[in-house]
Amino acid sequence: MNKKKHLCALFDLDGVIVDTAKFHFLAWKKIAKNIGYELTHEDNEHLKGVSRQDSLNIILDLANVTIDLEVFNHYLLQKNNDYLLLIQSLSPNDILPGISEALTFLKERRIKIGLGSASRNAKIILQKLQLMDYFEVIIDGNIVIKGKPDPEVFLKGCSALNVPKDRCIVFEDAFAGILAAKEAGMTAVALGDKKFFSNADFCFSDFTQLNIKVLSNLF
Ligand code: B16
Ligand code: MG
Repeated sequence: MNKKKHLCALFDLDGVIVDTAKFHFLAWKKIAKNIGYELTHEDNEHLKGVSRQDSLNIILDLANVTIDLEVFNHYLLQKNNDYLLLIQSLSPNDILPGISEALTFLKERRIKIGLGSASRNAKIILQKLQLMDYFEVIIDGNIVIKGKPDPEVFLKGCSALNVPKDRCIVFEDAFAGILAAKEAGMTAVALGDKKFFSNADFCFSDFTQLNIKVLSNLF
């Protein structure tokens, strides 16, 4: 791990800033049902941090079903329409514990803040959470070509913020996201259960553990 202090923080969105995984799950469950598959919570773990298209491919593999391109695109659209309805009532009350305090701390220290998310709905969600003003750059699913675990999303983030990659820290809740951060040559902080993140530099159960003392050691 880099001993120098970090100059920028790249945040994943779903699972770090807000828990939208439950809404992705409900929307995918409906699509899976259409193709005759009962999507489980365990299956859903494999969809975290994965792009919309890759998620559908994973579900089709699980269901052992092949569909043509037209139907594939129809399901993508239907899933997103259902998802957008489910997230309609998101508000600042849905910001996960500890996030607002951490963003305020970083802003006060003039640490650059960026978003690195696979979601194509990232801007809509940040707007609903009223967090847009904190983010200098937003790298989302509309910008990246290769999804996590490819490091593209985070490399684009640090380059847009004009910070060397070894001075960037990434906050992630998905295994694929931690792989992407390490591949990018950045410090990777996992949010979740330690047993799933042996490849991360640090792991915390959630942002409430990243108090001012911990943040001051990192930035
Ligand atoms: P969308 P993240 C990811 O966001 C989600 O974890 C993943 O479940 C979802 O499929 C992906 O975004 C694409 O989302 O359908 O909104 O474009 O965790 O990288 O912030
Ligand atoms: Mg995530």
